[in-house]
This record gives sequence, structure tokens and C-alpha cells, in this order.
Amino acid sequence: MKDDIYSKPFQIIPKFEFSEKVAQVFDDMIHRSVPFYETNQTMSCQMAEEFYTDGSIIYDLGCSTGKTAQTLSQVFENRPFQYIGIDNSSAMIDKAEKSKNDMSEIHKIDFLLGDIETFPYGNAGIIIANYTFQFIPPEKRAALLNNIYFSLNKNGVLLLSEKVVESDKEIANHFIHMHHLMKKACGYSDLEIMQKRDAIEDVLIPNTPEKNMELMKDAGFQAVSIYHKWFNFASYIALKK
Ligand code: GEK
Repeated sequence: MKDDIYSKPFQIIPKFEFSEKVAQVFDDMIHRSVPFYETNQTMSCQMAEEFYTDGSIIYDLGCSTGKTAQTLSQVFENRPFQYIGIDNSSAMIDKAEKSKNDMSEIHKIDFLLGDIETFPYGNAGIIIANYTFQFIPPEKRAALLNNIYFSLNKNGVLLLSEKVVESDKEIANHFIHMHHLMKKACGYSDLEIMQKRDAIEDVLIPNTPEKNMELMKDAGFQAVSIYHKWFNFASYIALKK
């Protein structure tokens, strides 16, 4: 379904939330809003496959409609893996459940309604958090990363993708403009872009790329690197050695 949530003018723009309405159009919304979304899914899932140790669990924090599980299933092909996707929006989990039909039965896939801040990540080999950390209140991010580091098995891996903001205001504004151009090229009108921007302000709070690196290092990760960057979007890999 096409995302037209912000196509009509609002008198008062309601704060963005992961409602039933958003879940219905989510696949179209994220495809037209996150640059290189599909490429990045493939990249993160290929790396998950590289680092996966048989018998461990892949956790997907903020799994939404299950795109990462689908991509993992394609990338792993005939290799078994266990996956748990967690999301606190029941509308998203319901949609993710339906996507299971397209996945191979040799892959053990569960979608659970839960809060990623309190979830017990047992036997974690890989933790993927694609565009979810940005919705966690900034003051709680260090605690979540500490928990992720603590929960990962030895040689475990965190794959994190985020919208980011540059520390230099001028560069930041140019990168934001590039993102708006990308959204326009994907068919969003100026009104849609501006209303969505207002709705998401204070809900999605991006860190600087450097802050994300610092948080992961402070949590204990011995090696941290950016594996993909496009203006104000960055993807990181962090290793627990
Ligand atoms: C993808 N990773 O397709 N606990 C659980 N879920 C949460 C929490 C929380 N505390 N906060 C937010 N969410 C997906 C895309 S979307 C990104 C992730 C976006 C969930 C929220 O319900 C939503 O489904 C997801 O995190 C963020 O690669 O909309 O920009």
C-alpha cells in the first residue's frame, strides 16, 4: 500500500507513532524514505551470515514488518539459523507474522511483541538494529548498548544502522537537504516531506556518527567501523572479541 499519510494538510500535526495505519504502508514508506534501504538490508544480512555461529540466535531489534528476516532467509539459503525479531508495535508484529509464509522452514523465525530495552537476549550471536536505536530516548542509549554488549556471546557482532546528524550545522543542513531531494525523487511532495519532518521531530533523535562510535566503544566493543554511509545515514559493525 502507498504511503500517503502526510499528503493532505494537517491543522495540527500529530506526533509520529508506529500505529496500524503506519504498519499498513510501512514497506512503501521505508523504501521511499531510507536511502539504499534494500542494499543495506542485504549488506547487513550478508555480514550476519559471515559472522554467524551455528546454534546461536540472531536478534533483530525493531523488526517492523519482517524485511530483515526475509533477507536473512534469502542470504542463508540452505544454512539453518535461529532468529528472533522484537518490536513493541503489535500492528508491525502482526504484519511480520504474515511474511513468514515466504520463508524457508529450515530457518527458525519468531516475531515477538516486546520492548528492546528490557528484552532478555540469551545466546546472542548477532544483534541487528536497523533504524531503531534512533527512536530510543538518547539518555537511555548507553544502557541499551551496555546490555547488548553484555548479552552477546564472545565473538558476537552488533550491526547498527541509523539516521545521523553531522556535528557541523552547515554540513548537517546540506545532508538533510540531500535526503529531502531523495524523498522528492521517490515521489513525496514538499508538503509530505515537511509534515513528516514535523511529526517525527522529538520522536526520531539522531546522534552524530561520532557519538554512535563512542557509545559502542564505551559499551566495550573492541572493534567498531562504518560499513556504509550516505549523507545522513550510517551503518556500523561492532565486534565483541
Ligand atoms: C527494518 N528494522 O525494516 N522496543 C521495540 N521496538 C521498538 C522500540 C522499542 N523500545 N522503539 C521503536 N521500536 C526495520 C525498521 S523502524 C524504522 C525499523 C523506521 C520499533 C518500532 O515499532 C518500529 O517498528 C521500529 O522500531 C523502527 O529494517 O520506521 O524508520
